[in-house]
This record gives sequence, structure tokens and C-alpha cells, in this order.
Amino acid sequence: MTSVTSTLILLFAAFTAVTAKTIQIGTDGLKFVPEAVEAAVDDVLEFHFGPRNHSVVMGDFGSACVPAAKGGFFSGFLPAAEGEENNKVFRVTVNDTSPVVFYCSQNSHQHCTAGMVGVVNSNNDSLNAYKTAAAKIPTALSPAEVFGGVLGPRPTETALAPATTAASSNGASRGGGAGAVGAALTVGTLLFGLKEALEMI
Ligand SMILES: [Cu+2]
Repeated sequence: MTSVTSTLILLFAAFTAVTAKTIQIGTDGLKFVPEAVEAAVDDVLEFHFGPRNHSVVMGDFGSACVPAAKGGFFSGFLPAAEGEENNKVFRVTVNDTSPVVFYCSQNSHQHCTAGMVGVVNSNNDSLNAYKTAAAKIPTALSPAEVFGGVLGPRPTETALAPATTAASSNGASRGGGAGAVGAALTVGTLLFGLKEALEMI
């Protein structure tokens, strides 16, 4: 009985702990929206790619428009037509709460130079200092290959991932409602299974 109760609690924890932080790229000009995100360990940064052709690269605060010397992530370039969004998203799981800075490495129209940067668990001063430094860097660098995250189908075209549920709960994900319903059904099904298990004890 106790173990079943524990399982129930763990089940709820599993569905509530992971939060997707949706970050739109390029849907509102040359910026990340939002530019500053707070994220906890195990949260997922979910980057959505709007028009026209952007990337996201983790950098270092002291070196604008250059990939992080250690670790990090790179989405590759994901193009989208005007008024649309690429059908893939890039998901990065947050491993610790240290401040992180990221930028778009598109050099056509110098996106990093133009201030297309964002931060996680940092502050506006650091963000603005990075932008000021970036304004003087004419060419952004891209890592050689995609790493540090996972490219997957955009949640509007799939469902059921816990990350989708969280994204839709803050209203940031277009069409995420279906995913939330799907996940709720999954929870319901699992709980129903547990209820049956309890009745068998
Ligand atoms: Cu860009």
C-alpha cells in the first residue's frame, strides 16, 4: 500500500517537475522572445524557429558571438518561411542553474551583432553587457555540428510529451492545448491503472 502511494506521488512529481521554457526565435524580428529565462535543473529550453533562418548557440559571457569554450549547445540553422515556423524545435535540458548566454550565429544581416542574444538564469545587466560587446563583433561563429540538445518535431504536430504540457500551460506554445489534453489523458489512464492495482490489493 505504501509503495503504491509512493508510486502515485512520484508519478505526479514526474508530470509536474519538468517545465518547458519556450523561446521563440525570429518571430518578432531579430530577437529571442523572451530574451531572459529563469530555469531550474531538468527544465527544458525549447527553441522555436521563425522566419527566416536562425540558429541558437551557447556562448560565454566574456566572449561575444563565439561558442562556449566548454560544453554548450548548437541547434544548427532551421529556416522558416515568412509567417511560419520550422517544423522542428531544439530542446536543451538544463543541467545546472549557472547563468547561460546564447546567441544566433546567422551572419547574413549579422544577427548576433544586432543583439540577437538571450540569457538563462542571469540578469539584464549581463544581457546588455553581452549585447554591447556583440555590437562590435562583425562575424558570429557556429560550431561544426549540432550538439548539446535534441532536434525534434514541433509540439503542434506531435503530442503527449510532458514538455509539451508545460509549454502550453504558460500559453507560450501555439496549439499546445491538444498536447496538454493528451498528456492529461495519459495521466488519467495511468491513475486509472493504479486505482485498479489498489483494488486488487
Ligand atoms: Cu538569427
